[in-house]
Amino acid sequence: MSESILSPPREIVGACPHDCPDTCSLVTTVEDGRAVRVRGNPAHPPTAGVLCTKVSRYHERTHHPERLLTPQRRVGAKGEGRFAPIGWDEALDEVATRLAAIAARDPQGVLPYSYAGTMGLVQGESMDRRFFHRLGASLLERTICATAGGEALAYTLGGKLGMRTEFFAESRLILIWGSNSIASNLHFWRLAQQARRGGARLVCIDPRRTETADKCDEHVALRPGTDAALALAMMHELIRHDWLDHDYIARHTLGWPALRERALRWNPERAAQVCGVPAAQIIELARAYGTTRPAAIRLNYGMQRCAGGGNAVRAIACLPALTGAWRHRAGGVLLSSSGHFPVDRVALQRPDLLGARRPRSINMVTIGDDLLRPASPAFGPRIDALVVYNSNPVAVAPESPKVVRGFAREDLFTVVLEQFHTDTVDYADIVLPATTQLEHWDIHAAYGHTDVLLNRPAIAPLGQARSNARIFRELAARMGFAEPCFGDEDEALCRQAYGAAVDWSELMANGFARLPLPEAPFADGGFPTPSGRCEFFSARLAAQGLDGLPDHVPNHEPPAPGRYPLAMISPPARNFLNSTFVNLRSLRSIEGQPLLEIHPHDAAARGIASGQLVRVFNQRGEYHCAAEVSERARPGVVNGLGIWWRKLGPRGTNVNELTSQKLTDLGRGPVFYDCAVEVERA
Ligand SMILES: Nc1nc2c(c(=O)[nH]1)N[C@H]1C(S)=C(S)[C@@H](COP(=O)(O)OP(=O)(O)OC[C@H]3O[C@@H](n4cnc5c(=O)[nH]c(N)nc54)[C@H](O)[C@@H]3O)O[C@H]1N2
Ligand SMILES: Nc1nc2c(c(=O)[nH]1)N[C@H]1C(S)=C(S)[C@@H](COP(=O)(O)OP(=O)(O)OC[C@H]3O[C@@H](n4cnc5c(=O)[nH]c(N)nc54)[C@H](O)[C@@H]3O)O[C@H]1N2
Ligand code: SF4
Ligand SMILES: [Mo]
Repeated sequence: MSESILSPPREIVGACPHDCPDTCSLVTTVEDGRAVRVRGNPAHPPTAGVLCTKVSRYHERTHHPERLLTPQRRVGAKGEGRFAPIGWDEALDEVATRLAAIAARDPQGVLPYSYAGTMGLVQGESMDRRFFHRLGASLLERTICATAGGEALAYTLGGKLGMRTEFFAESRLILIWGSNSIASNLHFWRLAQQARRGGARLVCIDPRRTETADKCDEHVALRPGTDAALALAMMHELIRHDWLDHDYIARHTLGWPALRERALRWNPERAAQVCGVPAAQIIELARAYGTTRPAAIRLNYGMQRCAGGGNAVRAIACLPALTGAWRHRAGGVLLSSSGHFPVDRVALQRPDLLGARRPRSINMVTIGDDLLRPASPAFGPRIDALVVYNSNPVAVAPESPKVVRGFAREDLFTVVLEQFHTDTVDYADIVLPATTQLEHWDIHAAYGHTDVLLNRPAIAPLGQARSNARIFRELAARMGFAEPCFGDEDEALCRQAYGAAVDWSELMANGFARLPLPEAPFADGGFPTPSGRCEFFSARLAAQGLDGLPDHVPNHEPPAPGRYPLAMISPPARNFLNSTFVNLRSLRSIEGQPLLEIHPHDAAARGIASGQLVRVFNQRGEYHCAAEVSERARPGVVNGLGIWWRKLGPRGTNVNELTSQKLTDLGRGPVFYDCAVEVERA
């Protein structure tokens, strides 16, 4: 930054960078070049002046004594975590030389690995993509979170589109479905409370009795991976009682006769068997949904992390078209609003730099297997180099025994751009220190509201840290990439993200800008699907040889008595964000230690008491943590709250030691919550 860092206290407006639906507007107070306070922007309606506990500590994270502030080269064995500082020139020269040598054989031997450590469009998906496109590196399928649900919405509604968040406050019935709002979507919970003050009923549909379930009027504690069965049985009841909007169905939907026939096969008794909840509860839920106007569904991603996750989201996304809930601005469904944003990804990412080349794609979910795969005609070249940024795969990717073996390969060249010494950094050959959100420019979309946010740097980069975009710019220069787009500075990239679609001066003045959108997106149909209708039946799915209608798809790993009899889910802990913040002692002390919640009956059958160390295991590995005997777990399901750093857990593992690399029905996504285990006292 050009101005002096010794200026009087001032406040800078930015954006929370984390992978969270709320994308809050942040106000940072800076004194003598140091961020001393971060608070929620009271002028931004979705933020309403409030941040979650973890991000109200963001200045602590930025100025943390363990920040990575110089480039480093590995001196110990892979995984040991011993490094020596080196200069930027030396680090960048070495990375460029090694990547160029691999690219000379086949650039597909290089793989970028990144996710949403920052959701910023500049530090997350601009200069990095240009660099790898120009190189011709393998493409990464960024599937680790949301693609099952995302594709399901695209096939059903036409995109990641849905209700405007603010109007949930006017709903009379809200189904909070596969979402722990209080932990992972806090600002939505505020709207739900507002709705309740207006007389709304809140129903939580979640195998775990979360803090959100505690505070709702009703909790439907179904088995993991059975949501489609529940939704189909709800349709069954809507049909039986004729709680249908026949006019909306006739004018704005496709495939009703076929869906009707399918739903009629799912009477509540059948669904009750599958879901493990009383038939009476399903009947009552359907009655409430069929007879309350306006009724809204807040889906979240937790319910799509199992074999049939895509079908489940499809089934649920059909419900509002059956009852005509979309007619009202406070009715419908919202999983993600990200499809509303007119981001110019072509300008940011420049896929044209690939020229005629069509590199292979590697699915980030199967990185464990893929790092261990030899070259073959089907796979292409072995992965020789990995450039990791905005992600901590050694902790977050499924089936860590294989991920760790892959990262430990002596012949793999690994570069990690990071802010902290994570589990992944332990396996790096070269570590490059990255700036945090308080130190760089960025611009944001959101998936839980519809405002664009600008993030201006509050302080100068600490130590020798550099922004991701700058690091890729400098690598491009060393590789001799001469296209003018490799000269674009971070602020210029911010402007390119939306081009003329968003008013830059408004962003500079306020830090945010609202998108002009209708209040009720599908009140008169107009779904952006091929038919222009809500597609109960998808010809596009049928053409791929898949079921054109949503159905219940059983889990890959139904718990099996005698072998692995418990289903394990591993949703986020409230005070961490995925594996981010686990190293902040103040937040870690609130979470205590890695825990497995287990129902009193399941615990008693195994002689397990609260606080005891347990061994959780399956065919893939074993994980040790403390048991918490609690009715937050339903019988037959254990909850291993995530995502701890391996090195901070007992015996250096975390819950992903047990999860599998199998994929979802749609979107090739992960199945973190479709995992059978057994538990015993350690
Ligand atoms: N505090 C905090 N906030 C976060 C995150 C975090 O780590 N910590 N992570 C962020 C990220 S990356 C994401 S993707 C979102 C995730 O947040 P959500 O989309 O809300 O998803 P999860 O928290 O994974 O799961 C939500 C709930 O789904 C339940 N669930 C698990 N399996 C099933 C099922 O089969 N059916 C149903 N109906 N429910 C099920 C879980 O018990 C959990 O309570 O949150 C974001 N916000
Ligand atoms: N068992 C289990 N596993 C899961 C999940 C689960 O529910 N259960 N959830 C899954 C989900 S939904 C997701 S989204 C993934 C998330 O997995 P990841 O995307 O890996 O997310 P984080 O663990 O938060 O790691 C992000 C890293 O990016 C770094 N970072 C942040 N900003 C920047 C930056 O500007 N530059 C650079 N270079 N680095 C930066 C942070 O320091 C952090 O270490 O995990 C998945 N894994
Ligand atoms: S993590 Fe979510 S709730 Fe917390 S400050 Fe960021 S956007 Fe807001
Ligand atoms: Mo996620």
